[in-house]
Amino acid sequence: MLHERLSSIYDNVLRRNPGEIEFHQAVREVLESIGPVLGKHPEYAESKIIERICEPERQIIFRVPWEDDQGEVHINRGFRVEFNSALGPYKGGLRFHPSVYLGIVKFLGFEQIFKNGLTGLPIGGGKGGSDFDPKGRSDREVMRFCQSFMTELYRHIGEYTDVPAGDIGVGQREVGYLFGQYKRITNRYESGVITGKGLSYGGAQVRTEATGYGCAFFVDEMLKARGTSFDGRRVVVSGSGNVAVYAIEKVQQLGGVVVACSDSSGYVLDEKGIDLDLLKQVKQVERHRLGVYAERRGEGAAFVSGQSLWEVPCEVAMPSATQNEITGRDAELLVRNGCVAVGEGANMPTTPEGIRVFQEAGVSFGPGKAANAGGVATSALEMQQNASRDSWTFEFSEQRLQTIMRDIHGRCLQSADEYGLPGNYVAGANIDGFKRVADAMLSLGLI
Ligand code: NDP
Ligand code: 2IT
Repeated sequence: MLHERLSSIYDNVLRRNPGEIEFHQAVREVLESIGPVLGKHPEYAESKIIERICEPERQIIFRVPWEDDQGEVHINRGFRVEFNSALGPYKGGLRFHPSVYLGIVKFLGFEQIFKNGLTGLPIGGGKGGSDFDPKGRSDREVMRFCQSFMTELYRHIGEYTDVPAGDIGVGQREVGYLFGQYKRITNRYESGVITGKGLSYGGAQVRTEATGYGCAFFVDEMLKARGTSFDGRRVVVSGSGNVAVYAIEKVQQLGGVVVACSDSSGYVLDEKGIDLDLLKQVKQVERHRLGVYAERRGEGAAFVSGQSLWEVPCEVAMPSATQNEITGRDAELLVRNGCVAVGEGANMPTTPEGIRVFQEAGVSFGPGKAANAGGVATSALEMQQNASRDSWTFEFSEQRLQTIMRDIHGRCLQSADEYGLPGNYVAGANIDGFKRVADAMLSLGLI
């Protein structure tokens, strides 16, 4: 239920952003959490902080022409939404996926504002991407696309302005091509302009692993708060991309048994536990579909398509593929099968109905803004290393990440407690992230 004033703000968001359903969903979830904050802090409403936060500071949409290996010309659309720079330069990834349109970029950029606030690090919120589909494209085609994309984007970004990174469809390969083109156009080795770089050209240890590892650390904290741990628990992770693979790796190190993961073609059930070396070989090195994993793994592993991954019984679920992948029905099934904790590796993977089901059943539910913040937090550490021309060891960087995730977990619980909603990580994350941004905006005047 929305507070009366918030309800009129929400109606305005619907009217001003027609058809952008994912953006509407992300705004509504935050507005549902911050009602109690407005009671304690009338200055936020007086200064129209919420109305200002819901309107991006700047939205850039551009044409991206490129040529495939056969010489055919393609036209894609590029986006960068610079949402909020109260806490620092706009910071957030780039997504290359055919489903990308303005509403997806705005939902992700909006989430990013609060997530980045919650990390306690000096980064604002932004997001970008394109409807380009990298699947089945050669390295050279991906390079030509990235070069064309950066040929427009470069004029809008910079280490003090806006710092992109990866997201779906954008990994180290793409970041390399993007940084290469930025460097070439500007004639500046400005390492801090993009994060997720390779280690040979200014990248940071643990950035590749950070989102998945961070999510596992966050779930570990939630399990500890319930008086238990990962040890021996059955875990299901959706996706098999960057976030999923490293979530699986850390869960295994913490003693959990990951019995299933997925991609857009289906899921693999592997009762002995996912063979991570094989998964990395199939998905990261060879860029195959997940069915190939099951074929090579042999006995005991099965590939299933056309059914929901969430039918696999587990005690911990870590949705790490895409938005709205756990419906209310999926959540009911998970609860019935004994799931006690959910950590969102992806952004907004659980529908509002799904969240309600989990919370009513007493499942520890860690929303993406908190649980997957390790990725962007480690990006901020990469920026820090670039600014001081330093590079830290893997062990030190991982330790920093673990401390950051522990702090975020603690802050969520503390804010939830403060507003009378003990154990509600969704409210805690939204309230803490919102207050940090709102306070900075108040101090900065009418921006
Ligand atoms: P990747 O591109 O590396 O992997 C994405 C995975 O999700 C793939 O297995 C992909 O399957 C699957 N997937 C993507 N879209 C769909 C879809 N529409 N339906 C079913 N499966 C899908 O991306 P990441 O691992 O980087 O990102 C995963 C999620 O984590 C996203 O929500 C992203 O926003 C979020 N995130 C990422 C961070 C990062 O640092 N990379 C940081 C914080 C959040 P297939 O290959 O078949 O398409
Ligand atoms: O959703 C996210 O937080 C990311 N894709 C990572 C953003 C970043 O700037 O590292």
